[in-house]
Amino acid sequence: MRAEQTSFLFGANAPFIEELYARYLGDPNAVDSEWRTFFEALAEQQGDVLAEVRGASWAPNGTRVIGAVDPETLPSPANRNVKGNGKANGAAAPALIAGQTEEAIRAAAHDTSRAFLLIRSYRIRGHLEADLDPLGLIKRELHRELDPATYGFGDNDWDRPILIFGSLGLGESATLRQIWDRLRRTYCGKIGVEYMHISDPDQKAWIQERIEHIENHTEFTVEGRRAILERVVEAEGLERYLGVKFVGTKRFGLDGSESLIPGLEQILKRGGQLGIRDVVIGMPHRGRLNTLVHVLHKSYTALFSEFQGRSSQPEEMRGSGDVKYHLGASADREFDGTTIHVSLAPNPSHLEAVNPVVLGKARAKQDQRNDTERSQVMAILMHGDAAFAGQGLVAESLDLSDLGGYRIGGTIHYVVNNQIGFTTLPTYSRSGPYCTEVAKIVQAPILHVNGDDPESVVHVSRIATEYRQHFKRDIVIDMFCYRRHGHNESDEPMFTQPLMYKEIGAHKTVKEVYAARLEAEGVVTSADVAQLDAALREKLDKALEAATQYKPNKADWLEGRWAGLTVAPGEEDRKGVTAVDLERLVAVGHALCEAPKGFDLNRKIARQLQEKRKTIDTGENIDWATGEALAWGTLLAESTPVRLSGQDSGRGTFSQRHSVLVDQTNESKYIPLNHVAPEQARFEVIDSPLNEAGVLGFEYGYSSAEPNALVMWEAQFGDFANGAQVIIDQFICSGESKWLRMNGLVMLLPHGYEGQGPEHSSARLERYLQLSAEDNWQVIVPTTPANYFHALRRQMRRSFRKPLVVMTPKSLLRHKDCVSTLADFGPGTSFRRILAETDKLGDAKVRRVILCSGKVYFDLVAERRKRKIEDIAILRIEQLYPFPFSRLGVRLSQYPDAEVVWCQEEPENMGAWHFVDRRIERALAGLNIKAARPIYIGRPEAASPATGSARTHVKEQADLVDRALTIA
Ligand SMILES: Cc1ncc(C[n+]2csc(CCOP(=O)(O)OP(=O)(O)O)c2C)c(N)n1
Repeated sequence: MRAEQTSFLFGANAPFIEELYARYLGDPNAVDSEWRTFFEALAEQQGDVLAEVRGASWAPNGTRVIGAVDPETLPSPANRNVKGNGKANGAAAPALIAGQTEEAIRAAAHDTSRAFLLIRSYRIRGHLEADLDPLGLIKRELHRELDPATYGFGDNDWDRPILIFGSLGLGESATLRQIWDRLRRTYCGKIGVEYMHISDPDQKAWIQERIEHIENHTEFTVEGRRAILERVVEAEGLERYLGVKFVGTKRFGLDGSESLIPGLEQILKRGGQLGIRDVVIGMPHRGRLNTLVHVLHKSYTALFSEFQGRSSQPEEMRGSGDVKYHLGASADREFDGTTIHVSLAPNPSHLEAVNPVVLGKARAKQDQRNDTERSQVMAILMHGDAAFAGQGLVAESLDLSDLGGYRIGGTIHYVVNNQIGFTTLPTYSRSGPYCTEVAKIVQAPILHVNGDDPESVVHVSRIATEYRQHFKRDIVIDMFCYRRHGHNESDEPMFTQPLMYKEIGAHKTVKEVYAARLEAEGVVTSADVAQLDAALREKLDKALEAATQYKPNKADWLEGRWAGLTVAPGEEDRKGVTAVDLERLVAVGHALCEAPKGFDLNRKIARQLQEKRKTIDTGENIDWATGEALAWGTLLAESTPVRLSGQDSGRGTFSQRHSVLVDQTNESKYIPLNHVAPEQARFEVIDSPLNEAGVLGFEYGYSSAEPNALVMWEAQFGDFANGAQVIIDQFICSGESKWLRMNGLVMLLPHGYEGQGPEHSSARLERYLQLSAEDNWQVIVPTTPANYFHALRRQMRRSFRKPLVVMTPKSLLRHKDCVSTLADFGPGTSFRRILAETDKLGDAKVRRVILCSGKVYFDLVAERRKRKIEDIAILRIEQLYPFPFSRLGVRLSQYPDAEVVWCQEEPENMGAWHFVDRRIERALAGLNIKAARPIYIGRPEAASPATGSARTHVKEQADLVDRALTIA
């Protein structure tokens, strides 16, 4: 279809429009404002009309043709160069204007432009008038932009046909009444849709197409409606039953938001039809028990047993456990013959903190399935309205959604919007009109829906699933509902929201509303509903009876990908096998120094690679970055994937790593670690966005689903991990104890006092040590590249997983003494928790033993050598937790007449001092030597970790070194 033949603009009957149009294209101000509006409106509609005419890009063959408009002729900046070439003739114009006078065509054009403005306004703002709030507390007034009168339509205009070129699926023309009806039903019913903020025309057109033709409504079959009712009956019935049988027990029930359950079921069912095989769910407290039972099919009996106070874990299991509304679960669900594995991540009370963890888990599962299209594994995140609007982690997690290293092909966000957070109403908890505004940072469509209408909820859940599968992007369901009780069931909401709760008290339940509707429409009888209630009640009674005898099954923590791993053995037996043959070390080392032929290497980098190669060949002076790369490279060569993410991690904050080489001519990239051996595993290094909690949570999640990959997060400077404290406290250090979930994540935290001011000096070692207990993780401060190498390899080369916190160096990255030999990585070597004295001292003469960790060691040794001191030994404690009591004892017993000093560069209230103090004392207690307690030497207590003055720093550092090396 050619432009000249078909466009009404260039049609035979209206040469003056052609001329006007040409004039408009040349200069929009050269035509009347009315015509200008007309042409502009057409331009705005172009996307829609194009989609209508061609069929949207996602439609099969794109064949649907409506109206006689050729999109190529429609005005747009791109085709303005058609100026003046409108010689078209011959094709029929739309019937409405065919053969009309100029005046009539002008009037029609005027109608069209006004109608388009009205339609567009509904697409943008129709949701503001949607009937979303079951309680009717939100005032809905006709928005000016949604009022036809605003566009000059009057009482007499309702039944005149208007040319709309198939917009809204109404055909070439429609009356204002038809347009209005369709707009109101599509955009202002029980569903409000926000999508016009999306800049991608295909995504926008897809939503429009998906909702407008069907007035955003699914005609469910009788069977479908009964199934929805059953889900609602179960959801409500369980909450009621728990309320009666366990009066006042916290359950954070769904009462008022029961439609969540059929909504989730629809996502799984439709997802299964569209290829989903694995779903990872993260959700807060609200409705969790209901979800566990009705979506993850945990038995009523198991749930009741927990309500009766028994543990969810078998008695023999260790750990501190967690409250029942934080527990995770997993199950295989079957829908239409398709099995979907569903897992609900355990989560702490800190709202929204589980989001990035779930995303990371989903990514790991996609990698395991080689699901590069990301169409088999999907994440669902549920949120409360107050938390979604308030928590920064929501934005951090959303920001990950379309980044290469973190993309999971879209998450379905489901907000259980009960219009209150604890006792706080939305007017006090957010500045925007909706709690979902934050999702617009990733241009996610937002489907607001009235939770009192389960069919609309199921309908939007279906659309959300289809959209996610089609575009692999995030989408939000915002289900407006209410909370029948207080924040929890023993809270009194009348104290703070008496009016709202009067309304809720008088409001029929979701089930009552829906059952009444189905009864009125003849789908079910009241007897049917009573029977559903009775059958459920019988099931619940039986389960309650059985609960007293219920014994949890064996714990599932070492199954699936975790099979073969074991509970951690005793302290002494944890080295693993980390040494590597020299031949392999050399091969990997050489690969690290290679770039492909023709690759335009930066000159400085080329020189550095030559130097590196020399250290491999001579086996001497291997620096930190090379030690690290050798650890990764050898793991990769042994088929263990390695993943590192952090800010600027590819190059390394201190320009030390250069794991990604960049061609200086074309910026193409080359990653030597992906070329270390023929059948190697994949090395992934990701420059992360500038957030900590989101990225660290993601890597924790990844690592919790994939025990067989070395997963690391790196802080730019160690202090920045502060921003991720919730992930550290509530997942990394306590996950195994609370939820029996092991994790092998590594945290790399640059630390060391080098005069860079208060923040960049300290990674807050003391915080990690304070969190250390019950063998929950490892905290190390390695001072040699080889020890770092073994610590990294140890993570993967033993039979259990524990998180590893590493204080990593800054100045030591280039320190001439912070080097290892190739032999230190080779046969017979392993991680050393304590590094003994390296210089030759006469043991008997030693009068003081300095114990220390980290960078200060190099300052001490250098000064001791300078002063030629021979009666002071220096030992490094490389692993602070688990504390190497017996090994330390062995080392200290070599110095029977010495006093023992703990020397640190951190202030006394920071660093390791408070942690090691009593532990060193304990190690000394069993020895037959003079020292009984360590003496502290370091900076005095301080509020801020370090001085801002470089000169003061140097003075302080020299002073503490001097004191450590001076025996009174
Ligand atoms: C980060 C965080 N801050 C505070 C709390 C305490 N708290 C628990 S639930 C809740 C209200 C949450 O409201 P909303 O997100 O709307 O969910 P709802 O409880 O209404 O389902 C608060 C403040 C918390 N759990 N996490």
